[in-house]
Order: sequence, then C-alpha cells, then structure tokens
Amino acid sequence: MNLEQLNNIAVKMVTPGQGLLAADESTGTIKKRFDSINTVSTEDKRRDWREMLFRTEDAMKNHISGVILYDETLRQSAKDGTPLVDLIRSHDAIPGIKVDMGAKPMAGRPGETITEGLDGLRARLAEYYDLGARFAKWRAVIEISNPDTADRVTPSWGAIKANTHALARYAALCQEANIVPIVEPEVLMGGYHGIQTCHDVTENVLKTLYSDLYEQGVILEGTILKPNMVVAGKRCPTQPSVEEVAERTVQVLKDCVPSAVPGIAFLSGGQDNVAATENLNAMNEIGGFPWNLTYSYGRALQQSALFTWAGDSANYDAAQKAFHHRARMNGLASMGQWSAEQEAAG
Ligand code: 5MM
Repeated sequence: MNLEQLNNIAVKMVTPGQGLLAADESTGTIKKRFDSINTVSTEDKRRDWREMLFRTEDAMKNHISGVILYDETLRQSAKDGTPLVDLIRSHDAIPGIKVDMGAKPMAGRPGETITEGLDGLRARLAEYYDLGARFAKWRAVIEISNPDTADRVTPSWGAIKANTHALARYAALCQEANIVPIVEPEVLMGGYHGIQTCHDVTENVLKTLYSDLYEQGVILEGTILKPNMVVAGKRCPTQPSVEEVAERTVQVLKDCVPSAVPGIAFLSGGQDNVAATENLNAMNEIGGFPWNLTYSYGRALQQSALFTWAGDSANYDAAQKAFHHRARMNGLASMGQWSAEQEAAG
C-alpha cells in the first residue's frame, strides 16, 4: 500500500470548488432513469449519454474532480474510439469504479439489506487498477421504518453492524490495491420519519462505521466518506429548514468523523437538485471543520441534463449546458459561495 499516493488522490477528490460525478448507475438503475425520458437503455445509448457528460469541458475541468463509473463504462470507448477513461483523465479528473454488487435482502432481517461483493474483490480491484480506476465506491443501504405500520423497527443493530463491517472489509482491500475507498453508508430519506430520527440513525451508523474501519486497519487519510445529509423523510409532514439540515449534519459529522479523513462528499439521495446544492452551501457557510465538504451527486447533478437530452442528439448542447450549470452551482456550494441569484441566472 502506498499511503502517500492514496492520500494525494483522496485530497484531490475533494479539491475546493470541485466534487464527484456519480455516474455509476447499474444496468437496472440506468434503465429506470432512461424510462423516465422514454429512451430505450441500450449499450450505445448509455455510452452516448455518459460521453456527452464527460465531454462537457467546462464542467469537467473546473467542477468535477472524479467520476464514479460502472463496470461497463470503465471498459467503454467514446464514438471516436477514445476510451472513456482517457476522456475523463483529459480533464484532469480521476476515474473511479463502483465495486459493490448491490444491496440484497438480508437473511434473518426481513425488510433490510446487506450489500454484497466481497468475494473475489481482491482480484477485481487489481483489474480495475490496471484499467485506470484510482478510487472505488461501495454503498450500504440503511432504511428507517415507518413506526406506524412496520412490523419491525429498522434499522436493526444487526443490519447496521453487518453493513459497516462489509464497508470496512471493502475499504481495507481497496487500500491494499492502492485504490482510495469511498465508504457510502446511505440512510435513505424516503420514509415518514422526522429529522431527529435521521439524526440518531446517521450518528449510530457513522460511529459504528468508524469503529469497524479502525478494527479492519483502514488508514483514514486514504479514504473519503460519502454520507447522507441529516434530513426528514420525504413523506414527513414537518420538513426542516435549510439551516437546520446544515447544522444537524455538521453536528453529526463533527461527533463521528475523525479529522484524519480528508473529505466528505455527500450523496443527494433524491433531494431536489437545488435543495442538494443549497444544503451543501449552508454547511460550508458554517465552516470551521477539519475536512472538505463537497458533493458526490448522481441524480442532483444529472437530472436536469437527462431531461434536456431526452435521448435525442439534437439536444446535446442544451443538455451539456444544463449539466455545466449544476456542476458550477455545486462547485460554488462546496466553497460556501453559492447564491440564489447565480442559480437563477442559469
Ligand atoms: C448513481 O447511482 C448510484 C448507483 O446506484 P445503483 O447501484 O443502485 O445502480 C448510487 O450508488 C449513487 O452513487 C449514490 O446513491 C448517490 O447518488 P444520488 O443520486 O443519491 O446522489
């Protein structure tokens, strides 16, 4: 393991003004995204969509430090034959790879999932390194139950522990392969719960995660955390203000994340595009924490461009403009410099 190399990459991934583009939708997820724009998800269409994003020069050069790819994309070439990995590198952005095999129903814990993919991971990481990946991502999914209707209250301790243990085993294997692990324990925001429940669960998950990372010998200087923000469930009738989301998220992170971690890159989790930007900005306005706070957004960076593109090459320029705008707004938010005026100016 080359700790200096791991730390250099991790630090570069969270360069102020920049963040990560999560373009690692698995085949099933990208199909759902394409369904929403009435576009058939073929290998060529997926390539066209992602090539369009990676060729958005202003966005990629200035606001995207790295791109999380799915296995298929890491191996794909642009229409003119340029490997997509080279296209990403040409903007000085770092290619990364999603290595988990998805969240699967957990035996003994009905309604909860465990993320799979540890078997054979050492060999896959070696191949991904050769293909150009310098960081990886593994997503654990934690769901909060609806206390009024659920038979069982979730998350259970068993599911939290199994998922954080897997994240730590994955992270150790990545570092052995000189690949920076992004550890992503996502507490889902789909439910009816209030913000206090999300606060408590996120705190529990992160405390457990950092204990497991320690137990598995993971060097924190060579890692990135990709957490959810502390928000209320989408169906909760009482929604918090931007200030409350920012204050609670910063509080939980301060309570749980050691200062040796170079950076924290949030997932957007289904938040409205602008809300994801505004919340990140509000946290960076608070400031005074030891890690850089930035974005690793999938939907919140891509959605407006996806709807503009709509599967039609005639919309290429307009879609690139939409992607550039979201990337620029989030770049500003990563420095606490975003404003509603700049957002509206397009
Ligand atoms: C882009 O979506 C990623 C892959 O999801 P699947 O494995 O389910 O296909 C996902 O892991 C993503 O990287 C994170 O959830 C963050 O994306 P959002 O859209 O929440 O910002």
